Amino acid sequence: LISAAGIPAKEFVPTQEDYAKIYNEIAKRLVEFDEYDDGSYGPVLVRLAWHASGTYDVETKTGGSNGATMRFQPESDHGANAGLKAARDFLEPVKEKFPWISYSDLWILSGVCALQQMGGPVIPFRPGRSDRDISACTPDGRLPDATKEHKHLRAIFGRMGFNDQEIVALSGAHALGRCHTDRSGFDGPWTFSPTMLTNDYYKLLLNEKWSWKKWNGPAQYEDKTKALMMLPTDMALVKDREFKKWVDKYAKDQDAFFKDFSDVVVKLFELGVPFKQEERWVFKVVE
Ligand code: ZEM
Repeated sequence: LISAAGIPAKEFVPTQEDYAKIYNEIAKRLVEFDEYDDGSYGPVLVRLAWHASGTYDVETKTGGSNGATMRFQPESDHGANAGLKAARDFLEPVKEKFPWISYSDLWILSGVCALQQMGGPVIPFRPGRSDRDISACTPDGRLPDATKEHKHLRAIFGRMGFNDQEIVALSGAHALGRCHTDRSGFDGPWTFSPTMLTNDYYKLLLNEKWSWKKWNGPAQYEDKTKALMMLPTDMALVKDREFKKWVDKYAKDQDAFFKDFSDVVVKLFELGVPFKQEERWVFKVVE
């Protein structure tokens, strides 16, 4: 960079402290905008970070969180991404305040912040994602389809590089948030505390009696109270014997879930990113 006077301008190299300021800003906004949905933008921020990352393909090394290509059509219009504009818009004022961060790092940092602020485990973060142009958009169909079952889950998550244990650990994120009829077409939350990360998702999968919901919407399950829901892909985790082993483990042991969830989310959020930095940073939860 050359300044107007012809003197080389000092390049701004952000430190951990600079990223912590952004973490804190997102945490502040999560509290401020508590009228959204079940009282928090947290779940939809987690979904944005997951959908940015989950397009990764280990074979071709395309997709993943490096690029933030969901800013562009057609990726923003892919059916799986319906509703994620709410999350991107929530983050826009943060990007305006801290223009030096890439959208790709911002989306992932917001996922980290949301998970920690919603009572989840520590999720170490490192920066290094850069925004790419429309040519880096991934084709439709890389994210999982909730109407399918175990074979589809293994194919989709296998393409990202995940095994059975990791698939089940990642799915625990469905303790958070809800389905919206105007987004996916499905309806309702998975747990009674959709803005707190717990291992309730696994407990409910095992302990409730789930039956098909009678309605005109897409096929989904409901519990006896009709307050909660499961997708066909969620039920696949207890129908498939290999998956169920891990559901049993995480239902019994919240600490084991938190440990494995943190590890697998770090892996998810880093798929396909050409990091220069080895060190991961831990940001303090804002009380
Ligand atoms: Zn989800 N997810 N997901 N997911 N997801 C929804 C909502 C949320 C699947 C899926 O089809 C859906 C993972 C895995 C899988 C979250 C996080 C993560 C919804 C509802 C659907 C249909 C969308 C709507 O209507 O708004 C399928 C098939 C998955 C395969 C296993 C993984 C992995 C996640 C993170 C690690 C979250 C937080 C939500 C709630 C979003 C919100 O707005 O409340």
